[in-house]
Amino acid sequence: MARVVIVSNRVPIPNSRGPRAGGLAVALKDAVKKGGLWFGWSGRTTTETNGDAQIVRHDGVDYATIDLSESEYKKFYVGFANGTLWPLLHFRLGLIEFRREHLDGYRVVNDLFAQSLAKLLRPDDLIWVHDYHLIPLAAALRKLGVTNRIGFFLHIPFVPSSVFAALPRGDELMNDFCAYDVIGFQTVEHHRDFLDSLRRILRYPVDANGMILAPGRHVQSIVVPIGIDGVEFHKQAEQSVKSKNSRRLLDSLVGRHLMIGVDRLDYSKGLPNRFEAFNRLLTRFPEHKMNVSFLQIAAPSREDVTEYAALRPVLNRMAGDINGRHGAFDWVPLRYMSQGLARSTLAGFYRLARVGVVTPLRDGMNLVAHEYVAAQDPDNPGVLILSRFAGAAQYFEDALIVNPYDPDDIAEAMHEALLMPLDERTRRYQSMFERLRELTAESYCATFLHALENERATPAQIAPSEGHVLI
Ligand code: ADQ
Repeated sequence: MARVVIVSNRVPIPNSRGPRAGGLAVALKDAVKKGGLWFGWSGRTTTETNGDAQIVRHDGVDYATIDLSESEYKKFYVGFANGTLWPLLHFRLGLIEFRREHLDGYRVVNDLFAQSLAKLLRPDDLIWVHDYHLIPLAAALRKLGVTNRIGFFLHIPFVPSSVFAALPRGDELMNDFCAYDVIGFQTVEHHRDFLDSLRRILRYPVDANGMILAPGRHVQSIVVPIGIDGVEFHKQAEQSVKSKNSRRLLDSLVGRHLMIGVDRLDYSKGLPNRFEAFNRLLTRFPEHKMNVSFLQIAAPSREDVTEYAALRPVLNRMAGDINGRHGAFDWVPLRYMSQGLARSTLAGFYRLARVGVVTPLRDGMNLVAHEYVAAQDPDNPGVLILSRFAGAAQYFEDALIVNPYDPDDIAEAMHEALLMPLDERTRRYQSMFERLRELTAESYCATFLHALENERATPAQIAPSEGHVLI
């Protein structure tokens, strides 16, 4: 097989203690085998950037990174990627802060990535680009004469065409998508919404297999859900639950149930509504008072973006209010930490939790849902509460599905989960664990790379241009 080149905004360079265990690194470990290349931003800003990549080799994989200037970082990362595209593609039009100079900066950085990456490419490399930061990268590479097969995977949702229409110069971005050979989405819904926008804006036909017939190029669009290695994570949880941290957590519960939430501190994750739901659980169902603790672990994220910084004081205040109102001298109902924890520690904590609470307002997939299911003890499994607007809800039908905009709905699901008998918990868990076995990181990589390697010879019948898309 050809060399695989992964491109993502950040690169998980292994440190001296071994590989980093971030979500993307874990999911893509099967794609970047020995001999592969992973390219992206170093995470550093400098006063002068020359676009030359720094390369370090680890376990036969080359990790190549470039620095950005402070101004490039602000326009590309803070401004357009996280100030415009992220809120747009999470249905939050009111939070968009579009500026033309940010879009220009986004394009400048994609051009810089292309120039630097092009120098490292071999003719038969398969290039796999990740996420909304880098939509124009294939078009920028094509301008430099790169003819390799290039794929793109969108980790976050896509929106209906009436929402996408709010993006100024959205037609340019749609054209950028068409410079790829394969584009992948987490769910059928995101895929359908993308094709709908594409047909409305560019008017290209799409065949019954999702092939976009752009002038001079056929672009295969597919649904390929990301996953984790559930069996491996299950083993990690079995070990980790015996660790010192897990034992300390268990001891601190003094026999009470644990509910857990694990998220980046991001407005798309629905944390204020989740806190309010816990408040309502304790108010409406007081039998749970003194009998449950809710642990929310929220890792700080994108703090240079105004909306992210604004979320922190809101949650601090809510946590104080809830504990002040419901707490007792020997019981803190809500334990709130604004810091991340190691993946191995999380594995044990998930296993100790009777309820996993995953209630984003929108999410491409949400791998915390996968991790929570994977970590459970088959003899005494916990219950997953899952937002209907997480991509994961398309795959885990046996979670307790809630509307994250309705704190009472979440509170009722918490009540149901805390009272659920063992046989029902087991039935739901077994069905979700079966799903987890199918949705692996390995199958995600293999399916995407198979599509990228194998060009489809001829288009199928053209799908109807309005209404439902056949995929
Ligand atoms: P994210 O929004 O970052 O990713 P998500 O899938 O929820 O999110 O989590 C990714 C990883 O981060 C998980 O492995 C999780 O354990 C870890 N993580 C989250 N909070 C943490 C914390 N407080 N401490 C330690 N680790 C934490 C984007 C999309 C998602 C999509 C992923 C992968 O927004 O919808 O599932 O990409 O495609």
